[in-house]
Amino acid sequence: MADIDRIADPWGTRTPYGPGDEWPARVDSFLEKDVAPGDVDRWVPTASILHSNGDGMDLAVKDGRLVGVRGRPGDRVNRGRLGPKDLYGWQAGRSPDRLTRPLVRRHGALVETDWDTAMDAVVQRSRALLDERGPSALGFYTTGQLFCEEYYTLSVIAHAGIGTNHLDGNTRLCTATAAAALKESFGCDGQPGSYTDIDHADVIALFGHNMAETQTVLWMRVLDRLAGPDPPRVICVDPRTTPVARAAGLHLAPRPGTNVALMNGLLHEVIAAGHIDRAYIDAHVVGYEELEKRVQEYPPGRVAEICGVPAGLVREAARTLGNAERLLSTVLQGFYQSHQATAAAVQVNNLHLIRGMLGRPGCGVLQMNGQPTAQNTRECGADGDLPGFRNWANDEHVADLARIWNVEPKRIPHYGPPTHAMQIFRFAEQGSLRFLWISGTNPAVSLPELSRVREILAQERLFVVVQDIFPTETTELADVVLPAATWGEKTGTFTNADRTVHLSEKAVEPPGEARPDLDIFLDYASRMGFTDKDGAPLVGWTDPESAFRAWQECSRGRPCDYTGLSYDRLRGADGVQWPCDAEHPDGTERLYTDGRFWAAPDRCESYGRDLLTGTPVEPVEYRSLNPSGKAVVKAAGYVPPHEEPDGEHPYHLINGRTVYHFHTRTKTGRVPRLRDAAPDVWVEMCAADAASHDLREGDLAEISSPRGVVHAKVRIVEVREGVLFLPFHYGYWDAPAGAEPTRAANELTVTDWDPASKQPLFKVTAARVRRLEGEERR
Ligand SMILES: Nc1nc2c(c(=O)[nH]1)N[C@H]1C(S)=C(S)[C@@H](COP(=O)(O)OP(=O)(O)OC[C@H]3O[C@@H](n4cnc5c(=O)[nH]c(N)nc54)[C@H](O)[C@@H]3O)O[C@H]1N2
Ligand SMILES: Nc1nc2c(c(=O)[nH]1)N[C@H]1C(S)=C(S)[C@@H](COP(=O)(O)OP(=O)(O)OC[C@H]3O[C@@H](n4cnc5c(=O)[nH]c(N)nc54)[C@H](O)[C@@H]3O)O[C@H]1N2
Ligand SMILES: [Mo]
Repeated sequence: MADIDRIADPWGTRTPYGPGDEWPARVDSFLEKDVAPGDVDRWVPTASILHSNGDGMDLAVKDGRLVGVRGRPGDRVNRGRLGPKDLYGWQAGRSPDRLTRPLVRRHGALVETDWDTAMDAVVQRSRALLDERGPSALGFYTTGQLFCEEYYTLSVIAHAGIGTNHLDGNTRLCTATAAAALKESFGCDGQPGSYTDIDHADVIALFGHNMAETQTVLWMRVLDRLAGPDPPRVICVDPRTTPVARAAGLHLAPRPGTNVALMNGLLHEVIAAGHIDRAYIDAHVVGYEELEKRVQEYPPGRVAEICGVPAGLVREAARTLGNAERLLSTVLQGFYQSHQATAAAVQVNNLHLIRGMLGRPGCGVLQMNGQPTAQNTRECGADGDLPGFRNWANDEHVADLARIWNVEPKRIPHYGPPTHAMQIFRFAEQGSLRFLWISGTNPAVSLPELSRVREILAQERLFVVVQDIFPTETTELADVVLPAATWGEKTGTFTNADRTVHLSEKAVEPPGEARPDLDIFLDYASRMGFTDKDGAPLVGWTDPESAFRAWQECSRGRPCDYTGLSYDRLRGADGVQWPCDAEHPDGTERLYTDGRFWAAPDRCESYGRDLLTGTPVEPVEYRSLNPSGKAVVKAAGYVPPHEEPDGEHPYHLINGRTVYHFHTRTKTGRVPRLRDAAPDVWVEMCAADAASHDLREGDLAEISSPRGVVHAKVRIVEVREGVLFLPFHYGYWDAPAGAEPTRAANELTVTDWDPASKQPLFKVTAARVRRLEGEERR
C-alpha cells in the first residue's frame, strides 16, 4: 500500500462489499524511505487528528522519533485505512520551526522567555482583571483539536474557577449547528447514527458535505458499497460538482443559501406521496402537523425557482428518499455555514423522524462533526455549554454540576446562554473583555472578516494569550505565546463524530520546552489557586488519566456516559462508542433504538430556540409543547440571505476545503508532499463565467467583496453559473511576498451568524471578479 501514490489517488484500491456485510479490512501504511518495518522500535496506538473520522492508527517510533504510521485493521472506524493527511500529516510535528519556548511581548516585539515568567504574566493579568472588572473581563477561545481531558480541565477553570460565561470553541465555526440541530430535534446533542449505517443503507444522502475530500476514509466505505453487489443510491446536494457529486446517482446543485427551500420541497413531495410512518409519528414525535402545513408552500415548481434546481430533479430525489428502506443522511458545512443553518439541518432530522428512519441498521442521521475532537469540546462544555450535556436553563442541572465540583451553584454562570465566539470577539472589540486566551485555533485566518479580527486582536487594551505549536498569524498578535506539545507527544482520549472513543498515547517527547495543553491548564489552575467550597483545589487532578476519571464522574448518568471506560479498557480496544456504562458495557452503536429521546423537560439539554430569531424557548413553553419528551419536528420557512448578489457584486462566493490541506495549513503546509499538492490559493468558476471576464485556466483574478480582496489563479470547473469557490486554507505565514492581505478567503466573508446556532455564515458572500493585468500581478 505504501507504494500507491495517495496524492494522485486519495482513496486507494476498492474492497467491494454488499449490504449487511462487514466492511473488509485494508491496511494502509507509510514509512519513511530509509525505514523498514523491522526497524521500528515501537508502534503506539492513536487515531487520526486531521478530521472527524477518528481512523484508528499506530505511530511508528524509531530512536525516539516518529518515522511512519499504519492503520489498525480491527478498528471499527477505518478497518485499517488511512487518508492522505493521515499518511503524511504527522511529519509536521518535527518541523524545525515548532514553538519550543514561551514568548512574551516586550517593547512591541515577542521575545523568548521561561515558563515561570510567561505564566506569571498570564496569572498577574488574570488577577488584576478579576479584581478590577470581575470575571466577565476574561474569555477563553479554544478548539476542536485538543483532548477530552484538556477541554474538561479548561471548562472547570472557566465555568467555576474564573466564573465567566465567555468560553467557546472554534467548534462555533464548525459544528455548532450539528449540536444545535440535535438539541432541537432530539432534546440533546449526540449522534443518533453510526458509521456502520453505511454498511446497511440503501440510500445515502449527503447534504452540503464533500465527504470524498473531507472524510476520505468514510468515503472509501461508501465507494466500496458502490463497487459491491446491490449498491446504495447516493444523493449529493452541493452547488459544485464535487467527487461526491460525480459518484452520486443524483446531484442537486442548489443556488447557495437556499437549503431550507430545497429541504421543504423534498419534504413536501415525501409527504404528498404518503411516504411517512404514521405509527412512528404518533408514538414518538410532536410538531408534525405544523410541518405538514408549512411545506405546502413549497411545491417543486416554487422550489425550482428559488433554488435553481429543476422541479423534475426535486421530485426524483424526493421519490428516492421516500422509497428508501434504510436511509442514511449526512449533513455538513454546506448547510451549517449558511444563513438558516439550524433550520436547514433540522429539516434533515425531520425527514428521518417522519419516515421513522432512526435507530435501525442503515437508518441514521449524521449531523457531522469536522474536527477530530469537536465532540469532546461540546461534551465537556468547552463550547460554553455545561459539561455532560446539562441544561444551563435548568437549575437542577446546574445544582448537579455544582455538587460534582463542590462549589456553590451561583459560582457557575447560568444567567443566560453561553457567550458565542462571535460575541466574545465583539466584547473584545467594545472593550468589556480585556483578556482572551486562545488555544489550538488560528482566528486571524479562520474567522470571518479578517481585517476586523486583526484589529481586535492587535488592540493595546486586550491581553491576548495564544497557545499553539507553531508561529501563526494569531501568535503574531499575542502578548504571551505558550508552546504546546501535540498529538503523538502527549496522552489523552478523543471522540469522533459517531461517538467512538479512542485513546491516543504519547509516542515521542515534545520539542524543547513545549508542554502538553493539559499541563499548561493545570499549571494555570494551581497558580491561580482556585479552590472548591471547602478550600480544596478545584482542579484536583494531575495527569491525563486522573483527568479522565474526573470527567467520567461528571458524565455519570448523562447521555454521554463514559463510566464503563478506562485507559486500560481503551488500550487496544479499537474504538468504543458512548454511552459505555454498567448497562452498556460494550458501548452503544445507535441511539434512540426504542424511539425514546433525551427530550423530557427535566432531562433535555436545551428547550430549543426559535429557528428564525434564535430566541430561547421558555421552560414552561417547552413543557407544554413536549411534556413527555418526544422528538420535536420543527418547521421553518425559507428566507433569503442578508447578502445576496446584486449589480455591483453579482456572484455567490462560497468556500471550503481541498483533500490535501487542513484548515489554515499550519500542519499540512509544513509537509512537503501535501504542500506541493496544492501550494497556493485558487478560485473555481464555470467556463461561461470565466469567458465573460476573458479569464483562462491559470490566469490571475481578483475576487472582491465589500470587506476585502483576494488574488487567485483561475481553475475552470463544473460549478453552478454565478458561483465562485475559494479554498479557505491559505493565510500569510508562508505567502509569497506581496500577497498580504489578499490571500485568505476570510478577507471577503461577512460578520454574521445563524440565529439559532450562532455559526458564522462563511458560505454566504456576494462578490465580483476582475482579471488582473501586468504589474497588478504579484
Ligand atoms: N481535507 C480536509 N478534510 C477536512 C478538513 C480540512 O480542512 N481538510 N476539515 C475538517 C473540518 S473541521 C470540517 S468542518 C469538515 C468540513 O467538511 P465539508 O463540509 O465536507 O467541507 P466544505 O468544503 O467546507 O463544505 C462542503 C461543501 O459545501 C458546499 N456548499 C457551499 N455552499 C453550499 C450551499 O449553500 N448549499 C449546499 N448544499 N452546499 C454548499 C461546497 O461546495 C462544499 O463542497 O472537514 C473536515 N475534514
Ligand atoms: N472561509 C471559511 N472559513 C472557515 C471555514 C470555511 O469553511 N470557510 N471553516 C471553519 C471551520 S469548520 C473550522 S473547524 C475552522 C478551523 O480554523 P482553525 O481552528 O483556526 O484552524 P487550524 O488551522 O486547524 O488551527 C488550529 C491551530 O491549533 C494549532 N494546534 C494544532 N495542534 C495543537 C495542539 O495539540 N495544541 C495546541 N495548543 N495547538 C495546536 C495549529 O498549529 C493551528 O494554529 O475554520 C473555520 N473557518
Ligand atoms: Mo470544522
